Amino acid sequence: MTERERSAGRGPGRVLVIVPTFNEADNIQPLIGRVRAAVPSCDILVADDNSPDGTGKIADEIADEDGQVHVLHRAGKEGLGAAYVAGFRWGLERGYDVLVEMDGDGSHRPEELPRLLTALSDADLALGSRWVPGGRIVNWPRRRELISRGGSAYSRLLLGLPIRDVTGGYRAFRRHVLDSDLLEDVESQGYCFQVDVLHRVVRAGHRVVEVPITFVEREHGDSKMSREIVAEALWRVTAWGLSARFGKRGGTRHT
Ligand SMILES: Nc1nc2c(ncn2[C@@H]2O[C@H](COP(=O)(O)OP(=O)(O)O)[C@@H](O)[C@H]2O)c(=O)[nH]1
Ligand SMILES: [Mg+2]
Repeated sequence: MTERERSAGRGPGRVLVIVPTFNEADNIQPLIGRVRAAVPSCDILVADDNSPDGTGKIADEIADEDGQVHVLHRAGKEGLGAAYVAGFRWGLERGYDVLVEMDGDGSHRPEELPRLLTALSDADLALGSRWVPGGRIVNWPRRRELISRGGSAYSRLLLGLPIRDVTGGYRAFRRHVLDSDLLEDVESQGYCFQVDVLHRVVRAGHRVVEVPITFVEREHGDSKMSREIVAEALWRVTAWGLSARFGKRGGTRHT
């Protein structure tokens, strides 16, 4: 019997929502409030990279008042991937059953979290998806939409992933997916991290379901997306695709 079959029909268990932040001072408080209202039983971990705008301090103040909110202070900006790996480890050590990835700018609507958690009753990973029927984007510049759609299509083709939204970062994982060597040698820093993790999850044979979401562009603060982040994703995905095709690594692992 698989882990998924064992837990089918049961509730999701203890849920930890991990929110990586870098300069989200105007966003973090309302976001935490919305998460707590949407799924009152879940805990929240803010993984802050020492944001100069004081996001970490605001999160600390909320955590002082609310025992279900925690803050992981990191020394400096090391990218989304490193913040998530640290956040996952924190949650696994404390025995959470489900670990959720959610952006700190409100783009991933906490009100949709119950649907993601429900989808886990028949999946190991529930992936919030913009590019399946019912998925939507609101206020996203055309340029960003093209990069995202293009990046998803390229990764899907090159890596053979049966997923429409490969770069999406609104995800709920059952702990057994991450509680293995899956995270061991993840080096991807930027949003390529999302493609990297998904690729590993699919290769490990876990069941992934896409749940349509409405992605709403941030109203406050700035995007951290950069040319370097797109470039990293492009070269890593190309390298993985080629090495899988020509068998250099036997197609089973990548760095
Ligand atoms: N801890 C941490 N969080 C980050 C870093 N880069 C981005 N984030 C967070 O990751 C989430 C998504 O980033 P965002 O800039 O909104 O990306 P976009 O939605 O693709 O434009 C936000 O909560 C950011 O604050 C980083 O280097 N470290
Ligand atoms: Mg954003």
